[in-house]
Amino acid sequence: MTVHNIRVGESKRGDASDGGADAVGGRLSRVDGPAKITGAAKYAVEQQLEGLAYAVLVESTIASGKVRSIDTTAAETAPGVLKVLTPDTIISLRTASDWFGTTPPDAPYCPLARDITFSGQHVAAVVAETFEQAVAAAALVKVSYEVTPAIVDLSDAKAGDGIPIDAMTKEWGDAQGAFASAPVRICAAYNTPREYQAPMEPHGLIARWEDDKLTVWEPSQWLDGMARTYAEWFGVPFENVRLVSPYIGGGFGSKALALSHGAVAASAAKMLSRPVRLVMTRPQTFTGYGGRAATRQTVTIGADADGKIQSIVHRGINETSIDGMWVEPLGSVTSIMYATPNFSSKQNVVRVNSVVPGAMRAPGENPSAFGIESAIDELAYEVGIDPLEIRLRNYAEQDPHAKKAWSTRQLREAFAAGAERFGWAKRTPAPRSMRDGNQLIGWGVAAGTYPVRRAYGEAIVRILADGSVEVESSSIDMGQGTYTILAQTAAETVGVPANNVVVKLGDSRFPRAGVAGGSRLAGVMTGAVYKAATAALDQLVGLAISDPRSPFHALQANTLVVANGRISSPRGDGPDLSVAELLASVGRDHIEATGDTMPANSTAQDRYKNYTTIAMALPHTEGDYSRHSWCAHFIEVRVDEDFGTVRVSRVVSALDSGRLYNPKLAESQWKGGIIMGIGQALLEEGIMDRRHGRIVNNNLADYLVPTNADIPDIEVISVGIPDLHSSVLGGKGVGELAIVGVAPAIANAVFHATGKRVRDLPITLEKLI
Ligand code: MCN
Ligand code: MOS
Repeated sequence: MTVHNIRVGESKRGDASDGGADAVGGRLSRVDGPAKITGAAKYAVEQQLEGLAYAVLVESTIASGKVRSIDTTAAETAPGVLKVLTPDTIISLRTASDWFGTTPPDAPYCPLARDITFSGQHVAAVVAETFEQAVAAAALVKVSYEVTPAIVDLSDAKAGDGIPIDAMTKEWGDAQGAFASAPVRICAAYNTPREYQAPMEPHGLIARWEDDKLTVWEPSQWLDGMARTYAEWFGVPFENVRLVSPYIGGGFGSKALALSHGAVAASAAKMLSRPVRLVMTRPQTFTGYGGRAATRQTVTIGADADGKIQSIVHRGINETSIDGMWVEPLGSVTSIMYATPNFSSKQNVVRVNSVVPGAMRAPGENPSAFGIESAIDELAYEVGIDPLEIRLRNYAEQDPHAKKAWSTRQLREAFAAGAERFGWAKRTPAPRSMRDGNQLIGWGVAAGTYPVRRAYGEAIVRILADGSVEVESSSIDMGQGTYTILAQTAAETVGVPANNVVVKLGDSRFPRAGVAGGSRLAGVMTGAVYKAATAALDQLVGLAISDPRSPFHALQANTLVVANGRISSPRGDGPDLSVAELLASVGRDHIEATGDTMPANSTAQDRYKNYTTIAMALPHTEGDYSRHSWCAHFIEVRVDEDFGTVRVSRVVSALDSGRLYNPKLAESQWKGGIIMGIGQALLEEGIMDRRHGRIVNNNLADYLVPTNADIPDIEVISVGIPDLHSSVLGGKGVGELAIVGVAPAIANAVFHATGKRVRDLPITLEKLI
């Protein structure tokens, strides 16, 4: 039997504007919004479980040394205490593999430390009947230490030059030689401090064991990856671990991995045979997961007198921890943004006594752009060319590093659209040449980019007896809009209104999904849901045609249309039924299809690897193309001449994320990224107490993130076109793109306003003196 069904989705592939709010490309409001606004959305640690016990962590107060002894006597006898866990009393776990799935050493793992490598490391935990009792008893645990000198940060004399990371080296031509002979040369050092993700919802979890089966309610950007880690720690089969995370109060990179506090809580639950809840305090979140690593970069550019780049030499370092490895790829934007015949980028990492730094919105690209996008601005002033013009003059027509064509690169269009809307042509070039009373006005521009990270995805789509559609996936929504865009994808593909689609996410019992990181989830999951929904629609139409009980059977039709929840002949000459009526007529209570984007010959092992590690991610330069999203930010600052305070007064950004699945949500994501970039530029910095190697502003009163009053009107313009090399439906990444380039655009604007080049973030008033 051949079934030629009409795929409602097909006609709209590549079109981001028509089809109403329900279709892909429509401005549907967040479908999870009402649950969040009314409080119906239940976050991980809000589960009410019978017999719940509460764990509280005890953390190291020194940054380097050893735990000499832990006196738990007072804590153990305190009211309500069930257990005090120390390295000596906690059950033994096994070391788990890393996120690449590398086979772990056959060695024990203890989430409570004896050897202290950073301040805030978990050394003990107290479990009690109530949270208050656990807090009180934790304060009674007495830890004595043997202190050794700590390497406080990158500027510590003991830090040294660090370890070369050869995999980061990118070189072509003769960069040093070409620099030496270039008529114009600039060389500068750019620094970014430790920054923190600071999601509203702190890290925490509830762990419950039933025999050798573990359920974990925990905010998670990657249920299947975290389930794998828990399974490996406790030596139980992967299937025995269930992660539940339907709602997440933000992650920004910090919730993708199972962390040591999770191991503590799950161990306690096992030891007590009771469910255990452990929630970090806000200060603990600053060391429970690493923030963005502090970085140092030098960028040298050799150019012709007309601003044409001949050479870029780039050296970078980032901090990592004493016993962990984090590489923040600092050459990522440097190596692709501008055309240059000669290039060299190298990177070292330096070990300091800190928690291992981690992923924070656009890791690598973000600090990388601060270096190169500041440096090219310096070059513009050096040669007396407009900062926008110099970027166009050095426009990379292909990927300069991979030497491949761009899949799509609407950056020229972004510069043009942004400049037009911002009114860039009215800018007077000289620093300090624009003012409004005692406010110096500066206009800055910078570009940004983020690679299109791709992986395979899978989903189930069900058409239920009442004609509604259900989508299931173990992927997640931490606020970026996954529920909504998957409802749109299923609605459009099957042919039902979006409010007849229920999307279920955040449970590892659903079809597996890879990490919601690297701005890949939307592309991966819209592709998987499109495939599953297409398969479900095929089945529906197939049944309508082939089942003798179907009213369409007599019609001998070979094409049917499903639209707006109704099924009919395209010629309009036959029955016109609701999907529910059709299912009833053929005696089915539902239709179900699984769809995935895995290659056809994939083994079960491949699938497990794809969903629980990042080892199967497809390189963004795979095949003939180099795939990235792009943006251009135009920013106005106003600097008070007397006080040196900087305020961002206007932002116009034009962005190329390919086709948008939902412009309303993409715009919201872009604005969120820009706001985070304003925080990075002007406010955010982890401040170290150098005596104790401890972050002192580890709370939201002292670690400043932008408030409404800090944020002006932000205008975002989409200049993307569908990119089918990047994803099934033509979209590129959105979530991480827009933060990239904001800080250099602000620094460039501050230079234009004041004549003062600030190369150390954040741009605080004392740096403008
Ligand atoms: N989108 C779209 N069109 C596209 C691509 C995406 O309309 N072509 C929209 C969709 O609403 C989609 C969202 O943008 O849900 C993000 O898609 P994508 O760029 O693929 O990113 P992910 O879904 O993988 O989300 C992760 C990304 C990352 S890596 C960080 S860090 C980040 C971010 O999303 N953390 C966030 N955005 C965040 N937003 C919120 N509210 N909270 C976080 O913690
Ligand atoms: Mo985003 S930092 O890749 O979770």
